[in-house]
Amino acid sequence: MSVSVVFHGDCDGIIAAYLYIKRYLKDLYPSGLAIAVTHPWRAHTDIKRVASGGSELVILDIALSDKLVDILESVSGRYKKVIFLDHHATSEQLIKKLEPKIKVLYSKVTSTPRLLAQIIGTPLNPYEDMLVEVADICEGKTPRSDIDKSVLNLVDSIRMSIALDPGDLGFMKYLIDLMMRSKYPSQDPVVRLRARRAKFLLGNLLRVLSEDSLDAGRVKMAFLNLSLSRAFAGLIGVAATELSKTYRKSVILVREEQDKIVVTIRSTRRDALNISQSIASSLGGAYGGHAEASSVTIGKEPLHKVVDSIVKNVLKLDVS
Ligand SMILES: [Mn+2]
Repeated sequence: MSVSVVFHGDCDGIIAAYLYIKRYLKDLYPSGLAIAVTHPWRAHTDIKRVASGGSELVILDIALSDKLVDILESVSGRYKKVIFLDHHATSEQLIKKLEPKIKVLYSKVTSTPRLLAQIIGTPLNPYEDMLVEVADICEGKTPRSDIDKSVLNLVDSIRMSIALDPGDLGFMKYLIDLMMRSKYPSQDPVVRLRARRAKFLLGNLLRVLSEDSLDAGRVKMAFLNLSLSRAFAGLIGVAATELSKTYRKSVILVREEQDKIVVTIRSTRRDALNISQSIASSLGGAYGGHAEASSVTIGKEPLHKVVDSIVKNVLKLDVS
């Protein structure tokens, strides 16, 4: 297979994959395409693994990191064409590091599908247009008050069904296939079952998080140990967004993973990047994302040490 499409396994990432394939690679779909799903924190490893070479490599909706820049440079020689499309604020400063061989399509718009809509020369059809709107809402845009209920159902079912297991490539392909056939995923039984399961888990996770959290003025902080963070894996970002909306605060969610600590930040007050930056500068680690949603990845440390340090050095609270 000579054309590979690698995309972020979230709501706007999968819609970007659909729209890109539909508009530029339709003749090759499905059997002539290698489709892979990834996440920003492991994109460099995944791309290294899947990039066996061919005519074209397309990367959609993945925030750039120094590691990813290095990997893209090292694999770009294996392809005739490498295309990088993204909307994350933190990618902007790294784009100039991508060698001229990599075609960069970047704009700080709400979602990657919105960027695609601007690039595609011809007008979108109503179905495509609706999915671009869905992607924008998934990425934090406030829906218009007169919005069609079916659009909100799509937001909910796509976001939740993916969150149940964001690494499940088989399901991602299933969703892309529904979109390629202009179906409503919100009406599909497989998608609905997954969304329902995810919602049940999300309810439990929100309960765990709100019972055991720390309030510091405009910030709410919560934490998950390794076993909890495994149990709720894909739902953590969604939960942080929900908490931030419910309490109208910026949310800092610290979780332990096998070999690292990940801090997820959500903010309706648009200070997620500032918080990430100060966490990364006080604790070390890489951060990425945008003003409403971002994350920091820190090396393996005891969870309580990281939490203490954020409380003291970032929130500047005196807890004695
Ligand atoms: Mn995304």
